[in-house]
Amino acid sequence: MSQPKRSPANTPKTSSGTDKQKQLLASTADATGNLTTNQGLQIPDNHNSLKAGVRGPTLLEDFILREKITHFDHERIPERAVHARGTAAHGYFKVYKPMGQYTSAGFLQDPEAEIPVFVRFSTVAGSRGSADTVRDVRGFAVKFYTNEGNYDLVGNNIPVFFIQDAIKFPDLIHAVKPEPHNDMPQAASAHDTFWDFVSLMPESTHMLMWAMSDRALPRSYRMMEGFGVHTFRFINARGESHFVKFHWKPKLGVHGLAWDEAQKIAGKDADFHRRDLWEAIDQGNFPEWELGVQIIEEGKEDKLGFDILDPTKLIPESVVPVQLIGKMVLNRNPDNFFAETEQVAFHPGHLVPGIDFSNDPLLQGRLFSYTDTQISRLGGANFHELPINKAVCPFHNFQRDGMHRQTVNKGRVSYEPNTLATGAEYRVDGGTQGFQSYPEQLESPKIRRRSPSFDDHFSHATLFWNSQSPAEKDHIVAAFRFELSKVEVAEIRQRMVDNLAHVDAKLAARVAAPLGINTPDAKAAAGRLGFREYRIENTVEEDRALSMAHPSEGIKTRKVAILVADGVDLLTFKRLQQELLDAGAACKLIAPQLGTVKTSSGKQLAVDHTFTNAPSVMFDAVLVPGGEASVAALSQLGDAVHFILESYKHCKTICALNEGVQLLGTLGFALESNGNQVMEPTTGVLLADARKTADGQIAQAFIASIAAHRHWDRLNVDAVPA
Ligand code: HDE
Repeated sequence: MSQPKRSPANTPKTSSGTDKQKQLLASTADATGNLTTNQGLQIPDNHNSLKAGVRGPTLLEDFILREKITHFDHERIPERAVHARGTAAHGYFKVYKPMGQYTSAGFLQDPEAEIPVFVRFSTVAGSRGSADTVRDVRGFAVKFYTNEGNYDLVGNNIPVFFIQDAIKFPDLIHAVKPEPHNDMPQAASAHDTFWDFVSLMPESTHMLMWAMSDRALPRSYRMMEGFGVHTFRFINARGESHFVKFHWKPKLGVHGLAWDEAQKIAGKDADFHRRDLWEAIDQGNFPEWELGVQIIEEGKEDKLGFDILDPTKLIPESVVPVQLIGKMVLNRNPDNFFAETEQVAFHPGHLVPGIDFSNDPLLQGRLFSYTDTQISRLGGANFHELPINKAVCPFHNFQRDGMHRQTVNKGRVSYEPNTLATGAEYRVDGGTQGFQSYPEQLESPKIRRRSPSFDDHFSHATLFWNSQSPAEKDHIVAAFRFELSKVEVAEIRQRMVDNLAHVDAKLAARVAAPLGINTPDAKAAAGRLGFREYRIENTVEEDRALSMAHPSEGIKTRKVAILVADGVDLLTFKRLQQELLDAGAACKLIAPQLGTVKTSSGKQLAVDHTFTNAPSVMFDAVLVPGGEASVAALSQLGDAVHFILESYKHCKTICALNEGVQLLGTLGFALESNGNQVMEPTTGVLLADARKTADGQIAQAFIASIAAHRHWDRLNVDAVPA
């Protein structure tokens, strides 16, 4: 058995996004041909089992029935212990320029090479059938199928984590999952056990700030950042190491949902994020992210003021800028959810030469967990042979047999060293090629203790808080209040706000106000939990990149609802609709019934949705065209008025033209009779008389307003009963 030798010199550096697709095709089957059993026997009748007479009992002999039912009985596999609910897509990654100065990783050298990737997004706490839009961290796991082996970057959409040491992970997950006695609540952290645990673990405070922010309510997987979280190493061909933090930056910007909206979507369309990704790819709107790295020279990490091995800390981008080094495009939906999305097995220990770990104690524990969990989830040690997990480069070793083994290994030799397998050379270049662990010098006692450099639990939580816009701060306060109001035991609520007093006294006081507890007391928290009141000095007071309050570059794939009924004035919105479409938005006509509506000039317009099947929470913006009869009909329809009120409450852009403005009457807005400009009586509410105002002017204002995403600082939102 001969082994093709791979070294940087002879490793083909170019690979194509279609390589993986070709490999997968070999295992892909179409549902064509006559029905057969799994043994290939043709089945003449798939409707009736074999019986002793047409009204008699079914015969045990019916092996066709037995095979079918038996297979069905075993169709389910255990869901992932965490990140059970997810969705995935294929695509490719391309580096912008050779990264040889920092890393020898082959897939980061050739700007011409398209590296196939498979990316799975997920929520963490909920089970497989739970809703997409719950408040939770999102998983962002990328498998690069490189010519040097699979590289998995298994990250989240939040750059820090709840705990510092892997040994606390089972406790954290037991606390957040549904409570064990009654299995409630599903996919939610708003319950006693979660807050009991985290209020006793001050190291979780920074991550809690993120989890209570809009980061935990993404508008779309396509509008989410990704982070490697831990510090990793890049190793170059000279064996030099640099520390590295990984970032994914979405081209569509980073945006969130309103909490009330997220809860409603969970009921109206539990598959909201899954559908959003699927439809975008299906329609050719391929989502893109840029891969960013923060590189820290070995030896300079101490200057950051905190320990880079501590996964509850982040490196502010204003301190170490993110260099964008490549682009990932997702351009193909999977053919089969189970075979691909469910069976894909990620592992932070799937590495390629040129990338290595740091000693982050959370990462170190993960290195054990991921292979281990696949063995029970995917039923044995051969999960690497599943088509979605298979490397695109050759792989050889003497691991053999086990459940569901696919490979037919030839020959008598399944050990090394040997002399019986002629021509075999199993060591790559005598140990100097292939993957080399970074030879870090270690001289320390074996010890079960946390490093004192991990003792600061609040300074980065304060940095995050200080970096938020006023509206983002309001959302964080509201989220803490909501979650803690669900906590039945008052001492837990108290303990939590006492901890928050270490982040910011005002934040803690605001959270505590409606919770029926005492004023937050930072000293009590420290005394109770016995933590060292130690804070590092933040090198920056705030960091712009930690806030989501930045408009998008455009409105690509944003969804605009156009509310119509018979008598709608097409002239008021025809050109505007075209400009929205030209800007990449999707426009849908919502009417009281499916079929068509008749315009005021007698034309028929095809309706996309009804008010009942497409509520406002499915859209980013609303347009109410003119047309007396249309507006009169909509004003009588509770669902149409509710559509506007709810859009207002969720801070979405609303544009009303001519008579359409009357539909906003309940909100107290009216058109000025002599107005020839677009009026904006409160942020994101645009009123215009299309007879006097140029279409281009209305379109420009509407598009800019949608690109702002949401108008969080809009007036009187809480007064709107939606
Ligand atoms: Fe995971 N994690 N994790 N995790 N994780 C899993 O592996 C685990 C952690 C992350 O789409 C499991 O195959 C431990 C941090 C993602 O298939 C399991 C610890 C981060 C996914 C597991 C962590 C992650 C997982 C469950 C602490 C962000 C979904 C199923 C030591 C950097 C991957 C599986 C997918 C999945 C263990 C902490 C991200 C049980 C022990 C930190 C995105 O092995």
